[in-house]
Amino acid sequence: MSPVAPRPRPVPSNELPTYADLVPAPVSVEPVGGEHWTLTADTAVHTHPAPVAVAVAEHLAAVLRRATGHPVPVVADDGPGQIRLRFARDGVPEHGEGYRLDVTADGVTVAARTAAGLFHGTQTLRQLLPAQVEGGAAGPGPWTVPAGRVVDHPRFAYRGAMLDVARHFRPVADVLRFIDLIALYKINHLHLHLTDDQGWRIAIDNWPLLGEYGGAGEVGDGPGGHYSKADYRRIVEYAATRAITVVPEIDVPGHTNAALAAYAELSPDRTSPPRYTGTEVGFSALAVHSETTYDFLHDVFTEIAALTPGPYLHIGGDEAFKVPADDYATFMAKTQPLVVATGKTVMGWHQLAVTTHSPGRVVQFWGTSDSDDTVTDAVRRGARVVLSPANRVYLDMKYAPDTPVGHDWAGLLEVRDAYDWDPGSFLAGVPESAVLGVEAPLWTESVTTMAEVELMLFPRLAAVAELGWSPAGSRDWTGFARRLAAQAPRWTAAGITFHRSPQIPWPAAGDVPSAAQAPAQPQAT
Ligand code: NGO
Repeated sequence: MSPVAPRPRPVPSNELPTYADLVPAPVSVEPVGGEHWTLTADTAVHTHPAPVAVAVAEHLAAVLRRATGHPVPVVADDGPGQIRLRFARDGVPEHGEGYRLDVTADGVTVAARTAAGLFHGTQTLRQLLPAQVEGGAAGPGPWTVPAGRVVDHPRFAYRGAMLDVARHFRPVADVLRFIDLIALYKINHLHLHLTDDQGWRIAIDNWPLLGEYGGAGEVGDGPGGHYSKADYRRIVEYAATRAITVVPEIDVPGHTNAALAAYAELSPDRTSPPRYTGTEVGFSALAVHSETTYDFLHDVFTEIAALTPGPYLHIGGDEAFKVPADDYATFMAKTQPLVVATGKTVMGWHQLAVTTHSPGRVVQFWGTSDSDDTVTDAVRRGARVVLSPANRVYLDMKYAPDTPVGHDWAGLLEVRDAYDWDPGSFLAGVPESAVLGVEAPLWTESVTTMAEVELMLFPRLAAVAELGWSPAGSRDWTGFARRLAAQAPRWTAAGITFHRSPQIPWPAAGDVPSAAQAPAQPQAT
């Protein structure tokens, strides 16, 4: 018989947040007893005048205005003030995403070398304000922050979340909310799975039917949809102000029914299949021996690259069951240079590992084993790895048999499964130095609403975010479970749907802030 874990004890939530509650756990924390600072009607955010710093200040001020009802002006003067965002090197981690946060009785200073560092510091500050700071309407406060110091930087450069907008399309407003939610936990990459059998979700000028026809459907009988270029730019810009890089995925040569439905010439038999609204995988393929296919890929990659400031272009490459191994190798040998020619770095699911190397490419592992010879070999040839083991971080897996949506092909994934593993030593033969980071993908075959998206994300996303950010030596399930519990009042204030995992000592329902405040909506910044 396996030992029965003692039921966790609920933590009270009606106290001030503490430095011991932060998620992800920072590298170093020094609480300084006694000397709290309290935000008042006079508080302003003083920031370095560089536009990237002002953008971080505006974002923080918007959160504070919404929650406090105070004016919280942004002053671009680089001078002293109650809240101060400054660029500095002294006492600040060398890592570009690092920051130092000092809270004294006089106010709060966030110091960093880059805007991303400033942004992450402000996210830490949010977690040190009362949970109601996440609410959608002004509350009474008091808006007190405990005194202390955090010096912090991430363990891995890549901390990602993926949203599959192909199986079920999500309007721009939902993607912006998704960005706001992942930014809370210092996730810095948003991977958008933009194309699949069920839908093509991005406008391509040279191939207009991709979006117009290939995007007009989804799993089930919903209408689908696609992003205009302006929509996509809006997502990219919104993400950038939250220190998040968008990674667009155009999945080829399989998972392409929507493209084939739009353009017969892309299909091996030059015939368009009907649009597809089911959930099978592996049945579609581009015509790998046709030059038209590579003209098409050239156009698509060129247009996507022009819209995407981030370094990566993800080309999928998974489950191309209709493409023989030789053809797959030929296809990838021709396709990867098309990406490189746009100035982007190739990223792909780990089926890509067996193909020709391209400079700096990133292989995303989604298997369920702890070793994979093809990935080890790709690393030997210079690839870096993003870890998304399906039995650890696939957010479409159910938590328990009664989870209302999701799959279980990689197992049931409770919070502890998502947390209790080490990305630095997970894959045999892949040293930590070859691990670019971690990513939690949310596939949406069965996920149809934003509430369901949030249910699958929370709380497991916070677990993955901590694995990506916090030092390896700080991983401690019991401590994490307690800190996660302390996040729940924030999620409630923000109107986030989350899974009340029996593994977590959640605060009693009465301790959670009630909705005197409306849930927060995406900010119009
Ligand atoms: C697999 C498959 C996807 C599915 C997903 C469902 C990858 C990389 N390809 O992951 O098409 O949606 O599983 O869990």
